[in-house]
Amino acid sequence: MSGDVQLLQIGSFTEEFNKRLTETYKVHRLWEQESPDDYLKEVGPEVDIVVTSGRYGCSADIMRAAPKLKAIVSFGVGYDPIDIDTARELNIAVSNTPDVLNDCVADLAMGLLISSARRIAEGDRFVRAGKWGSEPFPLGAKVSGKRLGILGLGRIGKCIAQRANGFGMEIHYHNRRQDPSVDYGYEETPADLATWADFLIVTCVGGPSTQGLVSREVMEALGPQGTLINVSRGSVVDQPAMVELLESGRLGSAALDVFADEPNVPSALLEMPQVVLVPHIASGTHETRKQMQDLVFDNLDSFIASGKLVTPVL
Ligand code: NAP
Ligand code: 8YV
Repeated sequence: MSGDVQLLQIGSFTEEFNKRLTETYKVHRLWEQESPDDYLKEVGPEVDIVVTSGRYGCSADIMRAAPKLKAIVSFGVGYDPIDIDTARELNIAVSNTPDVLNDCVADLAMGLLISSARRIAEGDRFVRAGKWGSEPFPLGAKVSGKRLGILGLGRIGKCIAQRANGFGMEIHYHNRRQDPSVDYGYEETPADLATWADFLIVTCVGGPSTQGLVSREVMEALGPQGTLINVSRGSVVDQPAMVELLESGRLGSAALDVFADEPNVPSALLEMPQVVLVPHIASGTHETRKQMQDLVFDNLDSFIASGKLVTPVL
């Protein structure tokens, strides 16, 4: 890529990440503009690369406003809010940050599962409220040796399975296709998986292809003793149905890192003791976020030097 490369940054990252970007490249900061549309008209023709994340995405309008745009470099592995069809049509390369976050997302998924089964968050609230000694605390459910269903046995799902093996859990999964590289039991449908499982962890991709994949039927199959853990995307779960089933006891419990309309969480969930809620933090450790950041820079440097991305999705 010749001449001074110009970047369009869609949203703010950490202060340190923003600074590293502006110290390394010429960066246009879209999120700081009063009128992003006017700003895009002004700087769009100069933009070579968009920097974004799985939170901010990149719309077709942004791509079309930047006729020189050659690459979209995204922070995060999930790229569902990037309009991939338009990127493909316009011959724009796209990268994400796979693998470096597998451990932390898997750790959090297991943490959510254990927190829910053993009532850790609930117990914490109980102690802080000064109830210990004056009220009984309810028993939890055993984790070790139970049945874990993984919906989306990909990079992260396989790391979760490794951890669950350490807990002596039996593991089954559902992907669109059976994976010949693993010995875990394959279930033909998400409902079959949920029927079999005590705990269902959702780790498939987000976006239109999996919208509502965890349907009312799937959650009913998981049942009153079952636990739904979601570290994928809120869009994968029929959230209104989930709230209703939790309220009526037809779904036992849930532990959620992701929601349909972040950062908004249905108020009914806030009142439910059998639900664990965290604010989309699965990759949120110093170590992993640094590796994700470095991979963004590796992709930028490589694309600028050679026209090739290190971790392309397109
Ligand atoms: P991956 O390696 O691509 O795995 C995705 C898995 O989903 C694959 O096994 C795929 O198998 C399966 N899948 C795709 N469509 C499906 C469908 N319609 N039905 C059933 N299974 C389907 O991706 P990854 O790196 O593990 O990441 C998975 C997702 O986790 C990301 O896309 C992102 O949304 C989410 N994530 C969330 C956080 C967080 O902070 N909470 C952090 C990182 C990632 P087949 O193709 O065979 O169906
Ligand atoms: C990030 C994620 O927090 O990688 C993903 O898909 O959801 C998380 O790791 C997010 O992408 C950054 O906004």
